[in-house]
Amino acid sequence: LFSGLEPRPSDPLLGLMTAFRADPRDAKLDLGVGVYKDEHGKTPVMRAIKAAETRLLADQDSKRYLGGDGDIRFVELLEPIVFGDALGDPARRIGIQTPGGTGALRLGAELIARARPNATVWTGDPTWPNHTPILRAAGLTVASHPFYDPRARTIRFDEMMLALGKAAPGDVVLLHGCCHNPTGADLSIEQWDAVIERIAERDLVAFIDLAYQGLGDGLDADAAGLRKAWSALPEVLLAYSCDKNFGVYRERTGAMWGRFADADTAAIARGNILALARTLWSMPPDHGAAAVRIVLDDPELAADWRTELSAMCERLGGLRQALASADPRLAYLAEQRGMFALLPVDKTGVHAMRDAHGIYMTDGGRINVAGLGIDDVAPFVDALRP
Ligand code: PLP
Ligand code: TYF
Repeated sequence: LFSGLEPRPSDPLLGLMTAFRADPRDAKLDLGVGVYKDEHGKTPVMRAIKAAETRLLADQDSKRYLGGDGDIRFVELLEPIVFGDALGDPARRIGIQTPGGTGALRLGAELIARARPNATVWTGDPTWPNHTPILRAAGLTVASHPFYDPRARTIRFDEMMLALGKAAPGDVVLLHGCCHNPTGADLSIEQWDAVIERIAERDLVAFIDLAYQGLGDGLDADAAGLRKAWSALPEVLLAYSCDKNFGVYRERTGAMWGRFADADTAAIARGNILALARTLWSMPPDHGAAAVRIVLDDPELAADWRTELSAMCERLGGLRQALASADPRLAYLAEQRGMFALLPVDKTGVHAMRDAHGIYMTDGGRINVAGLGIDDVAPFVDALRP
């Protein structure tokens, strides 16, 4: 049976992690996989999460099943953070805990495929490399629209709008909520308005992937586009990840929300969502969501989480400023947000930096800005010069 399997390429990012670990040099820099790192290159458990985990260990008296929704209180406590004033009619909204943002993306994709098997999902070029395989795994057709011009270092907004103008009614548009992966280029609020208008007039559905809330311009600003879409459009799906902004990556913590045209549709969608989740993972893993719930349910822990997240956000902003001032060719980094940036190096340049300086980034020239310490900026920029 299994001799019929075809070889599949491994995830280049995970390969990069392994290569970095195997590199014996002391002076090496891992700018590969997207995990936040502090000034010392560490990814510590956030203070509030650590405190919550301590409580959880002491107080948890059962590990009985919670049910397909997962931790309902976790979802409820996230809602004001994610949606702010745009939360809207609860009868038209479904929220469910998922295994990470990835689980939410897959669940949303499966729901779309159930509702409209021949829907096309439009993704930007470029986008997170896992988007297309996740959508295709649900049986959906994926098309791409222009998004970013790596030479001009700007969003190809007019071309994007033109492409969306050709999408068929019922097609889906996958948008990054903030901190675009891999480019760092986010839509301005005016551009969000125009995209939302286009989605409405073409009768499309917005599917928003918000995986870095709080790591761009702050919790509210990073959700501004999502909130506009949520208020303005009859139907929106949101795939949300807590893995970066709560630093719980391996705990696979996330949620999916849907907003539906009316309460009846929402109720039927809810049954479908739970049925799909049952076939995908039955019930989501508890630990990460329980820790996030404890943090958000406690005003002191919640405040401390916000403080620590702000500091992470400021560190990223500071690194972007430092890179931008160190080299005019990197000035654009100050205008972009989040952990990721595409640098003006080709594959040969990327490999040369790896060989000569132990600097690891993806072949496409994407760096995780958080992999740098502030003192790494000058030598990094020197190494980048051809
Ligand atoms: N969406 C984007 C754009 C991402 O970069 C990531 C990163 O991992 C995810 C979704 C998935 O997040 P999670 O690790 O919670 O599955
Ligand atoms: O793009 C990144 O680096 C993050 C982390 O298969 C990641 O989104 C990378 C690869 C992967 C899952 C998550």
